[in-house]
Amino acid sequence: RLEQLHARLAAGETVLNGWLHLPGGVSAEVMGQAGYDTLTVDLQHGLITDGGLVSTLQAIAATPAAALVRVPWLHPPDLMRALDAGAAGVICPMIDTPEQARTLVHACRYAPVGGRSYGPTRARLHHGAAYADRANDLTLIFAMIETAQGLENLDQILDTPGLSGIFVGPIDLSLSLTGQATVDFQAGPAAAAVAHIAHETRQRGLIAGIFTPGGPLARHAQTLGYTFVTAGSDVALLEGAARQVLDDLRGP
Ligand code: 3PY
Ligand code: MG
Repeated sequence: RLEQLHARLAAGETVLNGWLHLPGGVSAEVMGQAGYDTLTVDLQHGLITDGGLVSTLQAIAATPAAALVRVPWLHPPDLMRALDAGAAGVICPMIDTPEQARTLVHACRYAPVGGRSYGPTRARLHHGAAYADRANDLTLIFAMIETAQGLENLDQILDTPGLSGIFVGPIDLSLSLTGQATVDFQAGPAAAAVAHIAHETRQRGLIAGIFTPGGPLARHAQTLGYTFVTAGSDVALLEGAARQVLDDLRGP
């Protein structure tokens, strides 16, 4: 799965990612069997705790989807633990400076290019005994651009050797640019920023990723050049479907 995912993204194919906030593993299985290419365990805003990470990754492994982890913050031990637990890649929030981007990459690549400590306990079980030999080439590392400062430093962040791509957090980006936390990046200052980030990222041959709830925003992201496209989270999908059923029966 590691090779396959890397190859698809390197070839510029669209990868549809599902976002996981619910603990317990069953919703991860539901999302994986529904057909998402990848699933991201959100340890920042999700309800899955550190102790629940491995079992959620095991649940994902029972489906065709590949697993990524959004760590809570730029904290090297969390990055290394997510990768040792078998994540194919990591998404790191709030990367605002090139120094932070370098710290991120350093934590996720083995020497001589980085400083990841050796101990791929479950990664070896899941990806095979040769995992560590291939990890530096195949591990996906996404820096989240989601603040005005990150946007301002985009060029230098993109210059970080070893970075796989950018992952846009449109909600925090809007909050930072306008004071309004909205996921809609089709209008306003966030629209120009989101288009600019895709253009610059692809210009360097890196992967452009973004969070969306699916639907028109996911399609719009693809037209802007995003190829790693989150399209829905377990909580939002459940809530949306529940509201639809009730509105249908009771009237909105
Ligand atoms: C954001 O939009 O800020 C995100 O972090 C998406 O998960
Ligand atoms: Mg965010």
